[in-house]
Amino acid sequence: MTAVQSESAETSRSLRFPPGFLWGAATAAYQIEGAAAEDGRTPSIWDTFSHTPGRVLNGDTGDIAADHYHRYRDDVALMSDLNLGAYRFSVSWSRVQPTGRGPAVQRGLDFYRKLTDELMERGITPLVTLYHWDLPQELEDSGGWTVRDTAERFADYAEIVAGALGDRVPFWTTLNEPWCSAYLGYGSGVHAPGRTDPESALKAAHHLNLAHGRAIGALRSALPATAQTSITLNLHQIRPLSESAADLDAARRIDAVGNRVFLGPLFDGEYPADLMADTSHVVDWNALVKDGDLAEISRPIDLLGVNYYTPTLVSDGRVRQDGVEVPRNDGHGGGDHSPWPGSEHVAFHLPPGETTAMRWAVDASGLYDLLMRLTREHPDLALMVTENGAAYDDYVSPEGTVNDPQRIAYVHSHLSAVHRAIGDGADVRGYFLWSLMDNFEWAYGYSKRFGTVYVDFATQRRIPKRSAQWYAGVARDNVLQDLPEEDGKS
Ligand code: IFM
Repeated sequence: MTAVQSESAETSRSLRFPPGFLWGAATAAYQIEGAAAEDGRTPSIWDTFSHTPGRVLNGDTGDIAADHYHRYRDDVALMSDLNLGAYRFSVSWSRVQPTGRGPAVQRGLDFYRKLTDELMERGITPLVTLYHWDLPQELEDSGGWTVRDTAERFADYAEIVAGALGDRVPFWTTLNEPWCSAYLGYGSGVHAPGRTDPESALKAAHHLNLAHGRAIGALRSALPATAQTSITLNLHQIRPLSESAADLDAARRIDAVGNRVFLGPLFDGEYPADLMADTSHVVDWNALVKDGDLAEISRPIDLLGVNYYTPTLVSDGRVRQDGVEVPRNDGHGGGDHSPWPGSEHVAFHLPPGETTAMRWAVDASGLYDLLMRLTREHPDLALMVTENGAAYDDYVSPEGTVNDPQRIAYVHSHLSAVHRAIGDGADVRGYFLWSLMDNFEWAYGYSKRFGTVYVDFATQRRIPKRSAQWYAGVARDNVLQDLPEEDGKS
């Protein structure tokens, strides 16, 4: 019996996590830093995109965001008050290497050195993500992720950051959610750079995979042997709407283009045959994947980061008119273009039941199922939940507090799922709440609040929500207690 099982058997009301389990919160550079034009930083694709009218709700941009660039000391103090053992943040590429090429800007690197100093002084373990979607605009102007050269540039950038922070950061993640970079950025166009071409989306997916592999090579030669390397994927826990052959095939296709397009080359050193068959009319895989690419992409990593919010319910969506098949395009993220290259006919459904402010279904069983799938397929793979959380319509009460019982219930149910997966054999090393604080939620601007700390964007005042106090208790005790009656239902 594992330590986890024996503890949970002792008392059904408290779930103890394994010793050393990392309790953290996550953010990303463009979503919180602001200081968009300071200290040599140049525009990323998100600066360009957010300044393009009509791209982001209310015309919001990350110019100021949560002003973390100037307030990082107070923000780290807040993390310490919340008993966080770890903090996951991303580095802004165009802050440290403005054009995406050539020498680094010392002031940019200094910011991250000062941030990590502050974290270490307070005993908070830093986890660095090298790329959370903010490609330097100049690289996009040269083709962005649709060209191989961007993968080379990324490896150089990884080496620069490893040289500056390698003495102090034990956990390194190459990419955050390459699915979003490739398919929302180049397929549906709802994210920067806003392109809408399925072939470009698949090229981007391959070049992101390649960038990851090359960066792992660069990190391995620059970092101490103890450093742990990883990639973070937003894997989709896919469920077919029915057991019909057509719906099962829709689920298989979405698993191929959404999950196995990354897992295959990373862990098996090959792209899945069914993915290549499904998309052979979209991209020429033989021309795209060069000799040696797969060996680079499948370099060993120490951990897989898993981001999970909601399950994905799909069915075959082929619509027939007068006997002719009409492609139906109702993917994810709105817009007229599908983010699922080669599977545009698959229909996506909102699962029944409760939803968050994003209209994402609340279903923690999806996280359990995902962790167990990964454990079944890769029994020795260490996992980290690098993002999980929910947006709700939070507001400040007349007393100046923010009460968010739904977020507490959401996180509680997902932590219970993580605990159950650990008990059933998943090697989950930590959990990072998305997000530490309210921030720029991409195409939704500031309209969606994911933070456990409320940010009043007019004054930049931080107010820990009730969930922050609750999460601080879980992190302090390494134990998840049952929720009181009033919080038990979300
Ligand atoms: O805010 C994003 C984050 O940048 C990446 N993962 C999902 C979060 C919520 O949409």
